[in-house]
Amino acid sequence: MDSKIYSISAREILDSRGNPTIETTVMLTSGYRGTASVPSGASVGKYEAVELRDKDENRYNGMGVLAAVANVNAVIAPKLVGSDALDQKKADKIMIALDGTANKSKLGANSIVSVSLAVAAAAASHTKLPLYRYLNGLAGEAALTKIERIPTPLFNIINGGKHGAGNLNFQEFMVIPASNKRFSEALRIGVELYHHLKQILSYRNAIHSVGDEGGFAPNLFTNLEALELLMEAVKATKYHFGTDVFFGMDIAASQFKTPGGYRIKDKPQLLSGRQFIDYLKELNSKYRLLLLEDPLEEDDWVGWATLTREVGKEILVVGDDLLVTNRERLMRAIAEKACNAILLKPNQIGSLTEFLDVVALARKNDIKCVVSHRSGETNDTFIADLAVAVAAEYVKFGAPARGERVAKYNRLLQIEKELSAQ
Ligand code: 2PG
Ligand code: MG
Repeated sequence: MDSKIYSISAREILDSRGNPTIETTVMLTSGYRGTASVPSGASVGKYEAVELRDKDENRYNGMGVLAAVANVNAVIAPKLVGSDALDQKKADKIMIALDGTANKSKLGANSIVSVSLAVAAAAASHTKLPLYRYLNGLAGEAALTKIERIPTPLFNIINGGKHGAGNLNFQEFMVIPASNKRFSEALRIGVELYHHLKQILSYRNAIHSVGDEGGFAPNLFTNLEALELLMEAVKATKYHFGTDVFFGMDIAASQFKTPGGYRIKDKPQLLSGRQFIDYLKELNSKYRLLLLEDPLEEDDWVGWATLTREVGKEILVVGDDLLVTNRERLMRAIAEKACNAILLKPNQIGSLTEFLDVVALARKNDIKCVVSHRSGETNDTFIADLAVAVAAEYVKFGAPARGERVAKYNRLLQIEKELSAQ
């Protein structure tokens, strides 16, 4: 069996914020190999699997990942070498058992997921299939059987919260091309809006340097103002709001919720959950939001269910910090009707098998799927293939600018070409 794993080696590399992360290469007896690296979040959900950092203040301000690298090279590799790379479930099961904790805190989700993805990448090369096809085969019931379309991109063109310059509370202001557009057309719409927005920000003297995900991080007074600017940008193009393009936001509410309530620049007083929901509904009545991610903090199950009951028919209510790509949390959300869509990030749960398992559960329950990057990224494009493989309705890869973001969009362009040639 030449699809056996011959060697596994990990190393420390840098992500787009200049922080260390893990990159792992899996080589097979056949000579085929796969490499994968791990992104990293800034607004991390409380219930995510653990990202192991060295916490040695003498190196990279404590952000080094040498312990996680050593876990791959000295703990995981000896146990996986010799096993079949085509058996993804078995490889992941071995690593999960080796770790033995519920949140991968022993070996680190970053160590495990780097190996998990690299095993799949190596297996895909071995089978000579494009990665998205190989992953589609692995996904089984997680995927709609046939790959028919490229997911609709969510372009985060204004970066606030933990990704911005600190003056917007909401984390992401997104423009969303209509789902009936071809991906290449959707990408062009995103790019044209991005460039018009830059001009508008220049006129206004609102500094237009960019945030962590390539979107602008302007000096604005309120979160509402960011939506107004998006609308100005749409008006400057030939596209029509409400038919060609829509808006969405990742509120990332857990990041600014205080024990007393939600404090945002738009309102002088602290808002209760109910008042905050009402404000989001007011924004929706002005801007017909297509998507609201993490509109409330990650433990407010009752608030989420209320919001979903009130707006879930018209808005995609997406759980990111709420669900952290975790099966148990998704089951609870389904039972309590807390949301109608899920953000999916492999490093939140820590293995490909568990990721696909969560997608399958979402599919069975008509929960819409958004496959997402992290704010700290590498140029790895695995996530683009994965999104196509599971037939996600949407992908969230940031602004259509900056190398680590456009790498993913460019990969989707390649896949679109390949699919249309068939
Ligand atoms: C989010 C993500 C990605 P981070 O909140 O959705 O945009 O941010 O990677 O910082 O958690
Ligand atoms: Mg989010």
